[in-house]
Amino acid sequence: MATTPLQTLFRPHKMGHLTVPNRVFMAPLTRNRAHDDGTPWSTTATYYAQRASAGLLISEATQINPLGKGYIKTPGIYADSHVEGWKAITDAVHAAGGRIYCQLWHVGRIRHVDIEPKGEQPVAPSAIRANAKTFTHDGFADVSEPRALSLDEIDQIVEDFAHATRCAMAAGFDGVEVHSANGYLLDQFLHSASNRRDDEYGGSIENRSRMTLRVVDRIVQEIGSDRVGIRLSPLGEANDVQEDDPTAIFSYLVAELDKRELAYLHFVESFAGADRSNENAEVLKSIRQHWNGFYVANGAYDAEYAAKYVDEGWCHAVAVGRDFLANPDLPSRWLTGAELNAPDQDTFYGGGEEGYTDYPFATLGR
Ligand code: 8OZ
Repeated sequence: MATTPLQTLFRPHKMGHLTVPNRVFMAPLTRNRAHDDGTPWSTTATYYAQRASAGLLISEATQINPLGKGYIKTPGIYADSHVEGWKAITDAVHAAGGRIYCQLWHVGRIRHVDIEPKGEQPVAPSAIRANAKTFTHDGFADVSEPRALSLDEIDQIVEDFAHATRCAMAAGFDGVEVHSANGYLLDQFLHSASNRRDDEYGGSIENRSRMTLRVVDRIVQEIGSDRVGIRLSPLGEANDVQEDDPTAIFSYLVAELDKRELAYLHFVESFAGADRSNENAEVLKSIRQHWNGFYVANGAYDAEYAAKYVDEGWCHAVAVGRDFLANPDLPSRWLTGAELNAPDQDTFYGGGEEGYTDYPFATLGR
């Protein structure tokens, strides 16, 4: 019998040091349920283990150091209590047959001074405040004015990424994903709107790409390239980092990343759904062609689009956010055509088990 496009999603594939059993990945999703010190909540083990049938789970964005935190109740991966907390989670995922990467995050200027460590100004490539908001203990608020990082501080952040990587490995993660997307620190270096530096980190495309590549190289030095993925948002304008010519910088960056032979490249392809009948599709195509390895696409893919684009060779896997959040058994629902639970926006960020671990599995055979 010929394979249907949908069955293509369930063909195993080598990805770095792993073989993933299917191409339906869980996208990184901020859920704001960690303790204030960054230790993940114990129930988070249940949440991820419920979703262990993903080809790969990518953890929610996890800060690499104290100033890397920009929102309330996001988890960290730099202190002993973080490692212990995450160890219980990765153990639960592995016991359920899954695989999980840790998404390493520094928010840069997307931070408010009321977030722990309280009173500390955000750090950024340049002292340019973002037109963006974050969640604080008092609700949604404009981000604070940042200060520009010194060269020594940049070196320290690179080392903090390396330290967080060691912590992630000690916590039992299968690898790490570098968060260089969505207007956070590494993405702030990439864009001239947020990077006005006149040293080797600003100006030319090579200079603006330097921080992301340094972080990647330092992490690879720590754990090897086959446990390292990276997320970019070449078309993204989230958190005030619009770009006039994304093709130029992202083509260079992706070609450089390609030389590193990382486990995967992950793009936030668009925020508007998987319909690519627009000019952005051409931009994305011209950037994506510089990558020869495993490619993970994210952006409102449903079963039909995922099957089509994996089958056609555009991507090796899709990372799914909302539908995975609401459907712990999403891969099998896609395979069987079962109806999907609808995601509840009100419980995305913060709260308890409601909208977290209580989405039902599909009942089969009825
Ligand atoms: C939603 C809310 C807070 C953070 C991202 C880490 O966009 C995030 C994020 C998303 O990458």
